[in-house]
Amino acid sequence: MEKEAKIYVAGHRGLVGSAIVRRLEQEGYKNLLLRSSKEVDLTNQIETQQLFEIERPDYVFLAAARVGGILANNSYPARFIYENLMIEANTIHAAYQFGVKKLLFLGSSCIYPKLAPQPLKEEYLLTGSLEPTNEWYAIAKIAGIKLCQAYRQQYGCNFISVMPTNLYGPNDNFDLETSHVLPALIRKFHEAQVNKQTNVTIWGTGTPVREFLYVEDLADACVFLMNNYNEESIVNIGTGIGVTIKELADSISSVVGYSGDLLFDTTKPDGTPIKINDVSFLKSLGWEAKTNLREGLFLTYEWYKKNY
Ligand code: GFB
Repeated sequence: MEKEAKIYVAGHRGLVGSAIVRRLEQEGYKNLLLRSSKEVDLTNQIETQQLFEIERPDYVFLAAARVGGILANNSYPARFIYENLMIEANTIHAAYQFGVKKLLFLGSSCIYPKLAPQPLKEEYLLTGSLEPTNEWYAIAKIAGIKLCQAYRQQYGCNFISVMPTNLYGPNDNFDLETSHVLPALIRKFHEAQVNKQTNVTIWGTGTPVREFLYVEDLADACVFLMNNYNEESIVNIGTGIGVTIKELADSISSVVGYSGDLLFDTTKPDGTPIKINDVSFLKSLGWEAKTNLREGLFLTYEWYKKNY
């Protein structure tokens, strides 16, 4: 990307979008186009087209999405599939209509089959049934991948798709009902510590395995791929390292300095038993994650204490 290029970061206030903005500014990109969902509703085709017609961005990071943890996905299926489909279709079509040079679409590792072999390779996409708790979001994200590939095939658009693993870091969503596990546990252990609670409740059995990538590393990978990758295939982004939810809880408890007990609420779903990205393709392109989980937890907890 040229330093003076106009770069639209869709979803710039979210966990991913705000990290991409920070990374772009660090690398000297000054001409950033930033619009909140109140200013431009990307589920509305007319508003989306007007934004692209007036602003004519050169590059687009499509980080705007309706996102949430396992309970939110399972509770609001219509919202998750509709809003994500509309955001993708409107933004990707407008990017084609108004001559965007390159668009990077953010997917998710939940697009892979529930019981696919681990670690998850890009070619496992659509080889088996999805995890029921987030199939709505997954179908929408798979549609986004196919939109990028179809516009490349028919119109020659340079639209690429990346599949991050579970993300965490500054500016995450810490709402206990709608958030992902890592921010939820940071808040739960912090509040248990402050309120001198004797135990903390973890959803599910604690046995599922997840991989966690610090969002500053994700942003670095997205800028790297926008500058170096121009192919049709999707690209996994992650650390390639999995931990059980119980191990994660123990790590967060120790970072927070909490010494109470863990309770497991098995009325809540476990979701996919194991979800670890195979990151060998991205490594072959020349990128690897730098922040280990312990370091990322410490940085995120410091941010949480300063901002909540
Ligand atoms: O992070 P999470 O909500 O989403 O849940 P997924 C991961 C695991 O943590 C599940 C357990 O087994 C949860 O039961 N867990 C334990 C908790 N305690 C908690 C808690 O307090 N809050 C939450 N949220 N979980 C998401 C998809 O799946 O992965 C999204 O639903 C997205 O669509 C995201 O793709 C990357 O990792 O299971």
